[in-house]
Formats: sequence, structure tokens, C-alpha cells
Amino acid sequence: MPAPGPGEMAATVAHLRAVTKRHSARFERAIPLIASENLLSPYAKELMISDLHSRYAEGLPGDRYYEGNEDVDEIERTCLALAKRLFRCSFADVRPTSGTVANLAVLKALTETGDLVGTSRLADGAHISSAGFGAFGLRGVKPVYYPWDPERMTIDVAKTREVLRAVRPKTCLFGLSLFLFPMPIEELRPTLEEIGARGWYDAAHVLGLIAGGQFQDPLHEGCTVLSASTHKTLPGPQHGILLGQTEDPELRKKLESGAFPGVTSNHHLHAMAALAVSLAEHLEFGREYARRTIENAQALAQALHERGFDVLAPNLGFTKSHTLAVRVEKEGGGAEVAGRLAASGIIANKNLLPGDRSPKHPGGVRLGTPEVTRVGMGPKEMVRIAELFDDLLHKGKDPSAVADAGAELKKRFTTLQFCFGAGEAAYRYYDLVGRDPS
Ligand code: DSN
Repeated sequence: MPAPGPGEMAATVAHLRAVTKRHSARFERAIPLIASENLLSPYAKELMISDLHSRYAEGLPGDRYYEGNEDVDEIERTCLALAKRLFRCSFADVRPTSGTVANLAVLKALTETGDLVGTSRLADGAHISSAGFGAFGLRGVKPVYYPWDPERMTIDVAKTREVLRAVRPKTCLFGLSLFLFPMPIEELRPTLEEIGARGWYDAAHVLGLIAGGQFQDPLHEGCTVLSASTHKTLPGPQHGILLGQTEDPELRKKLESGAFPGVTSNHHLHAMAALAVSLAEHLEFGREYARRTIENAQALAQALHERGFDVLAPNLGFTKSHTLAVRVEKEGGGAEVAGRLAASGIIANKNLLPGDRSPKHPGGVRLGTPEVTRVGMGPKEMVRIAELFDDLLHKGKDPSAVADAGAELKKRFTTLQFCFGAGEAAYRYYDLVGRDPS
């Protein structure tokens, strides 16, 4: 595509392209360790910029509010079938446009204003959906917090049983954004049954690990409903999904109307189609990708621990997921350390850790391995990344030297893996006809 032409607005468009290109180049050099980020495959990306982006299709396949949806119907039916096959479940809805929107759809379907809903505290790793200032507040439900077991780094089963029996919430949400270990759903299942509560699992972070058979399987352990975003360990587009293990027509209808018209109008057809590609790719490559993602998280945790970092849960093997958490108070605190890492090309986020006293001063950083695994890094590279942390945060090495060393490592890992079209550039910016818009 030629440059947009003369004039102020054309120059603005050209500038936006240049900044986006700069952004891509930044990430091509960087060591990306945000636990909630990943890269889209070439075939999924292609559908993201297809004509589907321009269309409306409210409703469900075969029952739309708009005309012209014959092909959309076929794509959505395929997407639904792939989702049910990948997660071995009986219900799917691929219309939520994000994880939070999926959570809102479940809240609309399962709860009434004023209800009590079981969940974890933000400091114990819960997503902001559970907060009064988030989706819970919007729906007007009140959280009932599960006590935390710092020894097992998950919900304290015995104390949670007591809370649930005393308060008897009708809905119990499980799932975290700092998700190191599976949640004890099977252990809590008899209590949920006893009090007549429905188990709901927010799988945003671990969706790809569940699908790859490398984490717990909540829909077969006691939760009837699962909500998630689709772009973390499942390397799909930014979108959302609802899954269920239920034949109850009333519950299915409630979930479907929670999604539409509850919390969406159009459901971003380009992203839904890209999701279908990602689900198919995960059926083909997901088991190995999930296995390696966890292996890398454990290797990075071990290598940081050996270099004197306070990685959480050493007695439990640090993590059983894609995520590890490092308490960095002695290195300056979560905010300062995340900033120093970013200035050295290592992208991570500050994070509240269990036991933190003030939400304004997160004591740790959260690190994740979905993206470095996606570009082909393995345990050897995790050791090198830990050395970069050590150089920067313990040995006082110059940030730009650390950034150069990180870029040197990254040079060999800039193509997409675990997808059809593997080997395609992961970060390079191309225009629609494949040219570099310099
Ligand atoms: N904010 C995302 C995360 O980083 O965990 C979840 O929505």
C-alpha cells in the first residue's frame, strides 16, 4: 500500500503506522514475560483483518438478526464444534468479546443483584472481575472470600468449607490471575453439592493448559460453567468464551442470553473466526505447547531461585502453570523492579502477592512463559533470562547492556511455533500486501 498522501491527517496516519512499526520492533528485541500475553498465528491473524471485521451477526447460527450471514454461520458452527471437542464438554458460546465480558455474561446468567458469590481476594491472585470496582460491583453481587492457604499456595480447603457452610453462596467462582497451582475443586465439590452451589471457573490464564491436558480439568472436577479470555495460554485472538458441562436447557439458555443480548451486541466476527483457527491449531499442537510452557516456567523459576531471587513456593516446585511469582522487596518492590526490567527490554508486570499489605505497593513481579515458549525458547534460554535478571537487579549492570544481551538472545527466537505456518515472522510489521511500510 502506498503512503497515505499529503495533508495533516494523512501525515497522522503515516505517523500511526510508523509508531506501530516501532512497537513491533521493540517487541522483536524484547524478552516478553507478561503471563497474560501471547502471539497470534499467521492464519488466525489473516482472518482478523478479513471482511468479517466489517459485518454484523447478532444471534446464533441459523437465527440471526441480520442478512448475509450464511458463511458466518458456518464459521461459528465450526468454532463451537471445535471448542466442545477441545474441552470435552457439551456447551459452548463464542460470542463474549473478552474474558471480562464472559464473566459478566455468567454473572448475568447465574446471579441476581444482592447475591453472595464465592471468590478469592485480589491479593491472593483473583482477577479484577471479582472486585467491587469490577464486574461483581457492576452486577451488584457481594464477594464471599475463600481463606488462603500459604503452604499450598491455593484456597484453604478446610476453612473454605466452613465459610461456605456458614454463608451458603449459590455461585462459587474459582480461578486466578496469579495462577500458580490448580484449585482444589474436587476437594470442595461435596461441599458445593451439600449447599447447592454452582461451581464456576475463570480459566482465562490457564485455558491453553487445560485444553492441552496439562492442568486441572474444571468442567470434569465439579464446575458446570467456565468463562475465559482466549489469548493467554491459549494463543488465540483477544476474545472470550463460555463453556459448560450441562444438558440443562434452562441453564444453556441463560448463558446464551447472558452473552447476547446480555453483554454483547455484535460479537466481533473476525475474532470469532480467528478463534476457530486457534482452537484447531491447539487441537493439533496444544498438548506439546502447554507442556513446554509449564516446563519453561519451572526452569525460569529454578534458575532465578538459584541466583538468590525470592521465587514463591520453592517447597512446591514453584509452579504447575505458565506463571511464576517473585517477591522483589529487597530489589526495590514490584513497581520499581518492573520499571527497571522494562528499561532493559524485559517486559513483565508488578503484582500483588499473597500477604501484601497495601494494594498500592505490590511486593512482587509476575512472570509468564507463554510467549517465549511460542517463539521456540526452552529451558536453556530460561537460564539465560535468569542471568539477565541477576545482572540487572543484583550485579548492577547497565540497563542498556542488559537490553543488548536480551536482544542478542531473542534474535534466534522471532518466529511463530506450535501453529500451522510455523516459521513465519512473529513480530515484523507488514502492510496488507506484505511490504515494509518504512
Ligand atoms: N489483566 C489480565 C492479566 O494480566 O491477568 C487479565 O485480564
